[in-house]
Amino acid sequence: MASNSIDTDDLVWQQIRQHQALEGRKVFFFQEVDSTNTIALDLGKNGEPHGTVVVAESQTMGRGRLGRKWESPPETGLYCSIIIRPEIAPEDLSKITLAAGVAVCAAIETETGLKPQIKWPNDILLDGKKLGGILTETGALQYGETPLVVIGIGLNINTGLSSFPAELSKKCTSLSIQTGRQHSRGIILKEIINTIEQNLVVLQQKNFEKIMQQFKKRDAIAGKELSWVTIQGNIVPGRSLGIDGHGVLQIEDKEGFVHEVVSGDITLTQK
Ligand code: BT5
Repeated sequence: MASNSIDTDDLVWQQIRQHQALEGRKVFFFQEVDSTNTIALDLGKNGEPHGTVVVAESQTMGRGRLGRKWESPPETGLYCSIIIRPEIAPEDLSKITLAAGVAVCAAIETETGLKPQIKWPNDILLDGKKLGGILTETGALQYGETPLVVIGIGLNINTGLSSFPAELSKKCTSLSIQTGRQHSRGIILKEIINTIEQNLVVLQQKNFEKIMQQFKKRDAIAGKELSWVTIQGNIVPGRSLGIDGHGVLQIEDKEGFVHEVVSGDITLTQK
C-alpha cells in the first residue's frame, strides 16, 4: 500500500467513507477540513445526535491543547471527532479525556498488540514518543442541560517520519513505524469508537474507579521526575504520584509539597 495514496486495501475505511456510517452512527467524512473538532462542534450545535462522528483525510488547522498545532499529513493518519452528549456533571467533564485516552490505548492494543501509554492528561505514547493525542472541547455549557462535548482524536497510523516537520519527527512515531507494517485505519477507528462508548457508559455509571485502574496500568509518568509548566508559565520541578480519584494529577515538589494539577503541561526530566 503506497503510504501517500488513498488506502484502496483498507476496505473498512472505504466502507465508512462510502456509506457515511459506522455501525448505526452517522459519519461525516471529508477529504480535507480545517479541524474535525470545529466541524463537530458546529454540527453538535445544529443538533446532530450523540455518537455522530466526523472524519477527515487531512486537516489544514488541526489543533492541540493551548493553541498548539496538530500535524495532519493526508491519508495516513486518523483525524476524527465524536459528538457526545454525556449525562455527566460539569465538574466531571475533564474525566472524559482520561476515559477516551485509555480507550484509544486499549483499542490499539487489541488491534496491534502494542501497549501504548498515556502522559497525563492527553498524550498517547509508544516507546516514549508521541503517537497521538486527545482534544476534548465543549459547546457553551448551560446549567442543568446535557452538555455538548466533542472528543477529538489524532493518531499517526501509517504515517512516515518524513511527513512531519524535522523538529517533530524526533519526538513522534506511528503504528507502522513501530510494527513495520501498514494498519487498517477503518478497523482501528471502529474499535476506538466502540471502546470510547463503553468507557463513557462506565463514566455515566459514576464508576471512575474503573477508568482510573486502566489509566494506572498505562500511566507513562507515575513515579518519574518531571517539570510541571503551569498555564501562567511557572515551572515546578517534582515527581508524579499519579492521579487521584478525580483524575487530578498529584505532583510532589522538592520540598515534599503535593500540588494538585488540573491544567498546564508536563515535561519529563531527561536522565
Ligand atoms: C494533543 O494536543 O495532543 C491533541 C491533539 C488532538 C488532535 C485531534 S485531530 C482530530 C481533532 N481535530 C483537531 O483539530 N484536533 C483533534 P497537545 O497535547 O497540545 O499536543 C500538541 C503537540 O503535539 C504539538 O505542539 C506538537 O509538538 C505535537 N504534535 C503535533 N502534531 C503531531 C502529530 N501528528 N504526531 C505527534 N505529535 C504531534
